[in-house]
Amino acid sequence: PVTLKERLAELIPAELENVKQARALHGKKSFGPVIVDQLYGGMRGLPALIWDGSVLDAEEGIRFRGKTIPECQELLPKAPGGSEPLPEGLFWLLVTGEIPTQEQVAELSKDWAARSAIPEFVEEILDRCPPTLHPMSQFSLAVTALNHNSAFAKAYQDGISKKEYWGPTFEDSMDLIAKLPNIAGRIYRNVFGQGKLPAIDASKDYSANLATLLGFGDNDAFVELLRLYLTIHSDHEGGNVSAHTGKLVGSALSDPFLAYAAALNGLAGPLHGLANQEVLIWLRKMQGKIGEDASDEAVKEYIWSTLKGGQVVPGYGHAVLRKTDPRYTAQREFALKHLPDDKMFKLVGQIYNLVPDILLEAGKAKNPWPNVDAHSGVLLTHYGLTQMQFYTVLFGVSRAFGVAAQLIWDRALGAPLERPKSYSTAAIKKIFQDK
Ligand code: FAM
Repeated sequence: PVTLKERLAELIPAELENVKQARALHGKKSFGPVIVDQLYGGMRGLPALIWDGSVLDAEEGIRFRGKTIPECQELLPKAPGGSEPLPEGLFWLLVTGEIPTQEQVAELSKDWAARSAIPEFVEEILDRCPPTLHPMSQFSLAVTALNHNSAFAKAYQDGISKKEYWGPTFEDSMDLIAKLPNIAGRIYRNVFGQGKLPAIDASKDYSANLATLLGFGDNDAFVELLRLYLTIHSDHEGGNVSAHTGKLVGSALSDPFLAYAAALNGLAGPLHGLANQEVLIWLRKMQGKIGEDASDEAVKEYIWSTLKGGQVVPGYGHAVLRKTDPRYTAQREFALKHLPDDKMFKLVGQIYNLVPDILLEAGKAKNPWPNVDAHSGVLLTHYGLTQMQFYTVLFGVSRAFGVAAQLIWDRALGAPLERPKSYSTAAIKKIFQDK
């Protein structure tokens, strides 16, 4: 079958032409005014980036190349006997906009297994990390160190033509994704002491191998959860902190390893990917304070105490979404199918019934509904992956799919260095004093 790189090479010329025409037609048109608050307010809603892989609608949620999560679950190839989409197929979709065949997905699984080994010096760096160094810091350390064998960095030093940038970027992106299970698995076993890392099995798919490296390979339901997890956390439009950071750093022609390590440091923020850890810490603290089968009244009081303490309710709200995150809904459906009687799942449901009204009453959050992080930790906990400091590493394995796809296309389309304009408040006052 046609390989992903071959298919991509076929698609690039047409997309270059497509962008050229769109810019010829619309390049000089304006979206409308940028207002001063957007410079102080984190650029909310500011039209600033191009990315075809996924688009986020405030009411509907994410679409990967136009497909909703349920449509991806229906259309993307699955493992034999499985019912969740294989993330290999999602990556193919993000890169090409097309649904791959079962064979093309199997080829990707094999290619990633073949590229999965990490350099010995990177293993040693990880083994030297104290278990008190957060797994996300270890993760970005190791990914930065992969720059050592970057095909793009080498090609650039050898004087590659700009038109060819996408080739070594593709190779680095494939190596990056392929090496994340061994990095994540090593961190997990070093920090949480689960013995020697098993070998990657070339006959298994990416999620099955990752599950094995974490010590859960013989649990089919957990492997299915990882397939869903890696698919839904992969991309969320171009402007979220991790995707935007990867894009920005890549625009300086830093290779995919350097760009993704930067993205991981953004994902490690509690308002972004670390929220999945914060949700479990918050739920555990709540249970510690008001018991496991607390009444709605007691839970409401605890939620209010979080807000009154000047803290955010983790797992709720979103910078763009104004409805329940379909990534939350997909996880809820998985839980209803596989773990309907799980106590923590019931608590997540009770929280879902109570938090939005409280956030609305508190009157600040523009989106009172749950996001992807409100649900992910309780699924992992159910299967025994209880170490919540590790949860964002799994988010980071998945988000590499979206960031890598974007880096490949940015280089293929010749995306320039990103350089927005900053202003001083003195300048703002001067510019607008008479307006
Ligand atoms: N709990 C308490 N207050 C919240 C809140 C929440 N869940 N969500 C928003 N607010 C507050 C927010 O802090 C801000 O207060 P101040 O004016 O005092 O600063 C106010 O409501 C307006 O904020 P917003 O415009 O509604 O949200 P933002 O676009 O500024 O921020 C989030 C979006 C996601 C950072 C915010 O909703 C939040 O902090 N949520 C909790 C952390 C979380 O779950 N993050 C994960 C997001 C997820 F999508 C991901 O990236 N993995």
